[in-house]
Amino acid sequence: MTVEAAPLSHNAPLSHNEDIKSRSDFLRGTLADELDQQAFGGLSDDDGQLIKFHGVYVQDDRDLRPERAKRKLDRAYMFMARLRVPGGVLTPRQYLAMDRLATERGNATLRLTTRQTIQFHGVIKSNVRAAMRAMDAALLDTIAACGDVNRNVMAAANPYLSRAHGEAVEMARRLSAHFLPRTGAWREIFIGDERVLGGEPEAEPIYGPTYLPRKFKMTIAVPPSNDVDVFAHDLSFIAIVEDGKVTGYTVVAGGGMGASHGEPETYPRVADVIGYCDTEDVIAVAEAVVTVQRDFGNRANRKRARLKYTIDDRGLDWFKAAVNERLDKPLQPARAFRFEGNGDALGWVRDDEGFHHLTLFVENGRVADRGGWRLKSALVAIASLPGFIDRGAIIMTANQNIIVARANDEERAAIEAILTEHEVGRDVSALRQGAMACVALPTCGLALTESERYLPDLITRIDELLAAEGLSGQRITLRMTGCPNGCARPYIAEIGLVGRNPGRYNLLLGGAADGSRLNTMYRENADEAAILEALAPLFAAYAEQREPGEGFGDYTRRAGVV
Ligand code: SRM
Ligand code: SF4
Repeated sequence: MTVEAAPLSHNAPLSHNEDIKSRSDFLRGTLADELDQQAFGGLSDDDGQLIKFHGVYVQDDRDLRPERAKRKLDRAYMFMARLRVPGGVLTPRQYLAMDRLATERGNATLRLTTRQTIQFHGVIKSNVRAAMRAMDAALLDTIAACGDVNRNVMAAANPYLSRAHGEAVEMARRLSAHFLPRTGAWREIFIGDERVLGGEPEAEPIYGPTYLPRKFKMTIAVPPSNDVDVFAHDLSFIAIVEDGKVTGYTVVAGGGMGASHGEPETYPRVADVIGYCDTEDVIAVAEAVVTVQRDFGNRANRKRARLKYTIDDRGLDWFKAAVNERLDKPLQPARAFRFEGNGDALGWVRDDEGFHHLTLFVENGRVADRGGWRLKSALVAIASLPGFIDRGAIIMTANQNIIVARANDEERAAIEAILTEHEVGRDVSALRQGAMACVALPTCGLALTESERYLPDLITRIDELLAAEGLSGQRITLRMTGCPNGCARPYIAEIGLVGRNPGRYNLLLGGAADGSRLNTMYRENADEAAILEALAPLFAAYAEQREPGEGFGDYTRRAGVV
């Protein structure tokens, strides 16, 4: 097949963001000056778009909006900073530095995200540079954590579990480094480095001066766990393991969750399998996919600018041919893989070297101290344990949980005592363990309703329904978002709740327990009573009619519920 070079229907004018990027002098804009100006707590609109490329968002406290509007005050502006941590692995010392940063410069919480990193909320403008310097001192940064570039690269959690897991995280680091923007803007704006003038003109060899049409996300999975949700991302690599070693990867592309209510031309999509590549070809394959999207993605309409739409607009065969045309070694036929689930296995495991690893449940990823429950302090005490501080690791998972990795026997006992002392690690229902909620209110500017602050209560009520049917131990993936953008990947959950209006959600059912299938609308714009009323009879029928081992999502499909 010859790959047609002409753009499709998007000869329309370029979107404003394209103009911002091309005028930005490789992502500098006027950010350095604007950050110096303390009279206004936010940023101009254009710099507000640019700062995302540096992993930072301008937000405001939406709880305070009505009162401040009444008093004719500006919004209560503050910034959110998102760390770049390929594979989610931090040393204990890095974790401790990030904990301090959250306390000293943020809102005293760390928010573990659905993409294996940490967000700091509530950073006021005068603290933004200090926060970045604290990260830099810990050999961390926020470069490309947001913006129209390749974002944080995810990998199967815990590189210490097996050789294959280690290789997956190593590959995530290589991909992250390869696709990092080359501009020196981040260091100049936030750290104060001088711009190097003279010599070769600055360039972005992979991206070009206007970067990508839209965000781009990569993940690497090690079956049988699909913890990174390969089908929800632009490009994913599924490890094919032989004799304990990764020989290569089955490649999937074109996943994405974002949609807008009432705009059918936007939709969630699960990724397609496009082939297989050997380990040494992963970077070349990724570069071919990224540059096809760079050259053919829609730069006129940002709502249609993700890779999933490029593929649907031109066809999967066209896409595969376009990728292969850029490769010395074309993609080989895909190799088989089998996933068993997309959640985390909570609790302790022991590796072949005799070290212990604890996957700890963190409700909706919020690390905080609240009343007797003091997870934030507990993690500080754990990361500071002598011995562990130099050998261990603190790892974020794609399910908003945290792994305390590489503890010896004594440290394991100490960790358990710390958790008990801080009232962490109490019994958590199976439903709660497999649930995720996006941040939503009060910080997310796009939220239509609550998510993180509401889901815990709703789960208590849904758990009562499950208990009534003897289903308390049943694992069901439940994911909630405060709007249709899909940040907690709700469209591949067995039960998805997508915010529609204040206190109301679309209820979607029928996703697969391994995250490989989209769910389907079951109730629109439902309030809590309507959600519970819809679920109760389904749980009763499921308890009675399910086949051995059948998940709730599979049951709702088989029974024709959706
Ligand atoms: Fe997201 C925008 C939070 C994972 C799809 N997302 C946002 C913003 C930045 C709102 C904004 O643009 O102003 C949210 C900030 C809220 C806050 O106050 O912190 C936000 N997204 C999050 C996080 C923190 C959710 C969480 O609770 O963990 C996740 C951070 C991930 C990270 O570390 O990088 C997060 N966002 C996702 C995912 C899940 C994933 O990638 O696995 C998705 C769906 C997958 C995808 O990309 O298709 C996702 N976020 C979006 C979208 C819709 C994109 C689209 O293609 O339409 C937006 C809106 C946008 O980009 O215009 C968005
Ligand atoms: Fe905000 Fe919507 Fe993402 Fe939730 S899904 S964090 S409400 S953009």
